[in-house]
Amino acid sequence: MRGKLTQNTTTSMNQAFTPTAVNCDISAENRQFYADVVAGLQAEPKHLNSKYFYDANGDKLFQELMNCPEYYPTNCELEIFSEKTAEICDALIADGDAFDLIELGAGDATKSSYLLKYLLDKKADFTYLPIDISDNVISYLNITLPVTLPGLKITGLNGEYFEMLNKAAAISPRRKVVLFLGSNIGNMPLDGAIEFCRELRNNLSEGDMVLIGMDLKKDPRVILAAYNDKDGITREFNLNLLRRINRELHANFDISKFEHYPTYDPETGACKSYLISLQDQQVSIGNEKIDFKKDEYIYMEISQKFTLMQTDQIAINTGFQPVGQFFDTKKWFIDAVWVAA
Ligand code: AVJ
Repeated sequence: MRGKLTQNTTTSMNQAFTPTAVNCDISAENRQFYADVVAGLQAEPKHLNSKYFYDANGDKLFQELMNCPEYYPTNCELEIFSEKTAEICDALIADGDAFDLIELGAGDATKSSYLLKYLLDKKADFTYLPIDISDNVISYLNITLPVTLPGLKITGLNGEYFEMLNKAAAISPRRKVVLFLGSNIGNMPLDGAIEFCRELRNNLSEGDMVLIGMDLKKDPRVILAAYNDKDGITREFNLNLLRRINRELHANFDISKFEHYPTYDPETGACKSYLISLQDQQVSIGNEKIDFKKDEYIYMEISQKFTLMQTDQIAINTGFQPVGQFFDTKKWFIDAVWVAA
């Protein structure tokens, strides 16, 4: 079902990079983006926030990435969701009361669709509230899911996780079940992830639940390969943020003067990616000028990997009780069920 990359998909990927017309002012919704980018590139060391990867091109590249053989996390979690659908749903249904099923960073909702279909078949009383930073993703889900899953009640929310979680709580007082899949939690450094889970707990009530997907430590070569795929999708995925900055923030990055550099540290479980400047250069972004030294890096993304013990510890330390664990056959990935204590 999840085919390898073909020449065809590579071609359509490249077409996505055709530059689009630049208009002269930074739009209101891009002001924060501009402020974050300039602050990040004026900082020492330089960094960009990986949440900005996901414009329409970035969404498409991430889709391509999920289909490439080296990127195992999606396949592992899909295996869990397709093989353990009933067990997972039974854990989430609990006493059979009505609930809101909220998904943080829903993406294309392929994985959650297994649960949605099963819950609909079981006539469970629930509303699906996908939250995503990409407006592109949310309008897609709002349009397609009611067609592929007749009877589904869906309210897509476009924005930041906690703002939208608050909005979801304002919409209904029902029990909350939060899906946080794909090891998206790994996009925060460990202390940030703990902080995040604490804040998540503070936004929930006792008895609410979380189903959280976390990528586990494994053969370091397997992990590094997943972030250094042979077809260069991950490389394009990182460079795409520079293209997005060029287009939306009136910048002039020369993409050919930056190279993707992925790392994995088996000791800490931190998998990080950088863009390295291939020469001394200056880039302008709006009115700002940013100097790069040859070999200087921009820190782009962390994808933290966890030990099984860490997954329980994070739950316990942040006000949750771990009550269920689901694994793929290789035990490379976990979907854990936590109850707000
Ligand atoms: C969507 C954040 C889980 O970190 O593995 C994939 C994004 N970055 N390849 C990850 C990503 C490079 C992905 N997450």
